[in-house]
Amino acid sequence: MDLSTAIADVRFSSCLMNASGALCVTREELEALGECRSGAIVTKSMTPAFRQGNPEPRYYSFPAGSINSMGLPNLGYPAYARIIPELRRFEKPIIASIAGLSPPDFLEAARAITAVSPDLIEVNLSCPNIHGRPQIGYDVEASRALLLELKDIVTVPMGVKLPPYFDPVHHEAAARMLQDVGVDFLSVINSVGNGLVVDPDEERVVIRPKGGFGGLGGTMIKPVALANVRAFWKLFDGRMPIIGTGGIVSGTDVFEHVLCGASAVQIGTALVDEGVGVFQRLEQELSELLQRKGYASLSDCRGTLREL
Ligand code: RRO
Repeated sequence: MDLSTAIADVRFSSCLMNASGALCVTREELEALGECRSGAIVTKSMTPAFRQGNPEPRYYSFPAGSINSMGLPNLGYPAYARIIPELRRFEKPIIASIAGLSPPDFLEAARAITAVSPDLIEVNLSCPNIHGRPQIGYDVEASRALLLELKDIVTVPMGVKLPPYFDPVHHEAAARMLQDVGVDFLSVINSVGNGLVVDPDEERVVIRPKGGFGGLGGTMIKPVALANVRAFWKLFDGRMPIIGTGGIVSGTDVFEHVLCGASAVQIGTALVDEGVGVFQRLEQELSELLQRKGYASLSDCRGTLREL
């Protein structure tokens, strides 16, 4: 089955890849993503300097999904600028995720990483876990100002990783801004920020940072992710490449993202739970599903979700 796709004219042999943050911080993790069956290597969001991240425990997985407050642990962009050229030997697209605690951080990372030419740059506007730093993606004008500055620096296709929006007014405002800026793709959604998971036996929270508040991922967020993929697919009339992320644990989940309009998908919680073998399993499940339904490729069903 042909599971290949393209985002902003970059070809991917498979539409499945890791979500930024999931098993992609260290050189070893990035190489493992190179060796496995994923269609791309996506880096952890990088900041100017190495960050240890938040105190542990900071990740908790349970049947409905996961909660995390990692706090942007990463090697710092100088390390990724050295590693990215070495990852080219895996002959799959490399997506560099950039972040920062302030706009100048993003610009600095963008300058250094553009110089090593990843295939795409994903600007993370939606980390929910840094105390005192709101998610930029919830401030349309701050996002516009940052993205316009980044557009002057970045010379490879540039997309944004968005937080989930919960009201059509917010989808519309974000879409107008992204259209004005001229971003090349969307990655939706980041974790659902500032959820709280309670352990009733212990009568306490399950992760340490921020009093237990953290970003939700996995099965429980799939409907929110699908709604965001669909909303942006419609607002851009199917002309903006969308990478769908959120709640994918089976080939059927991938198919649902594609029906809503996703050109590719990213796997977070299921990758952390299962390891890089998840890509082969999802590939097989998706291929069997498409075959059973008589589709020859992803483009045959992208965005074709029927309404009543
Ligand atoms: O590192 C994190 O805590 C983190 C980031 Br940068 C992000 O974008 N999304 C998330 O769920 N966790």
